Amino acid sequence: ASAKKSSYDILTLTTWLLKQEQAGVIDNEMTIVLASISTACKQIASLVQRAPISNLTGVQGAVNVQGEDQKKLDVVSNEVFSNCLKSSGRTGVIASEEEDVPVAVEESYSGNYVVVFDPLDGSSNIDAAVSTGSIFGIYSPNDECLADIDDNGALDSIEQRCIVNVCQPGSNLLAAGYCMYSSSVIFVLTVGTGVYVFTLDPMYGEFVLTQEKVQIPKAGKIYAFNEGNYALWDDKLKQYMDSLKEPGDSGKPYSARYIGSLVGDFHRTLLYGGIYGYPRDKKSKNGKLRLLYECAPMSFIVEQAGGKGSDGHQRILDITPTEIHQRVPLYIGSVEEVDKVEKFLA
Ligand code: AHM
Ligand code: MG
Repeated sequence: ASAKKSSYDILTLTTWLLKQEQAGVIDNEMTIVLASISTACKQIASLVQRAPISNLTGVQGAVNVQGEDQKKLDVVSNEVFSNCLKSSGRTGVIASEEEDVPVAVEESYSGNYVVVFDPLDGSSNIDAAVSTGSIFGIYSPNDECLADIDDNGALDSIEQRCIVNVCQPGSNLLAAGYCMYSSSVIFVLTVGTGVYVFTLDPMYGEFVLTQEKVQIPKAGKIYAFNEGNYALWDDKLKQYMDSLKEPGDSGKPYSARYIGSLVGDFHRTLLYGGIYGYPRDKKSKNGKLRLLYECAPMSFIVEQAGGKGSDGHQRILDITPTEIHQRVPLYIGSVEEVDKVEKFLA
């Protein structure tokens, strides 16, 4: 549903957050964490827009822990995100795609929430000014793990404590969202009560509510896969892909759309329906995308919109990560489309 009634009736993200707090949906600490994330996203939006002017395109010259070339903007965005979260004073542990291990926030600044994020996803698109995005998820500290530490002292280093705190299944997520840097800057958020879409108004510099309680269509004839990997897929998946190209009774096969930017491909799927997939293949046994800060937050959002996120066999939100940068195959989107690929893979 469109959230706008008249051009003078705007609801900013800040006001929306305060309303959620008043209604007891989120606590004061969560409000502050989400507000600082939205500030980080505004800063990144402006860095991304000005990148070719301020010499921020191209590679940094370093490789991250996952063996990927870091772009200059990957590094800068990670700093922006981390700094905003640390200075919020409400996060205890943060884990990022661009850091080897989760970071404990210095005690004087620290709070409770555990935040996982990919500061700039799809950064291979940056130098061509194509859509990118930031993805995040917020957890409570994992009490069970903390209790273990106290009782038997087995997990005493800060690093280990951070890892157990971060490695929670997506079903524990309290909030998740993404910001898409595209023709508009779009901030999508769920705190477990549906999906809300805010658009950055460049005139005010504020995110303004533009869609509420978004529901993904039950089915949709658009697929987004990197089909360049087709020869590396297993036969069941090839059969599924071939089936999408059959014109069928309607005489019209599925349409292919692929940006190569999860946030952009996901956002289109959320609004138009269809499916996004990043399968496992002969070279990448677990696909490419990371469970913790890519697949789990997106799956929480899609479920909140009435859709489905699967690894092809089981619900993404039921998987407990054992490693921070663990990869998992992802099929996400309209319920009927994800059901269909699961049937082929069974
Ligand atoms: P990144 O985190 O290094 O940017 O990689 C994640 C991105 C996703 O946004 C996108 O869906 C996928 O990688 C595209 O991968 P490919 O180029 O193999 O199609
Ligand atoms: Mg990423």
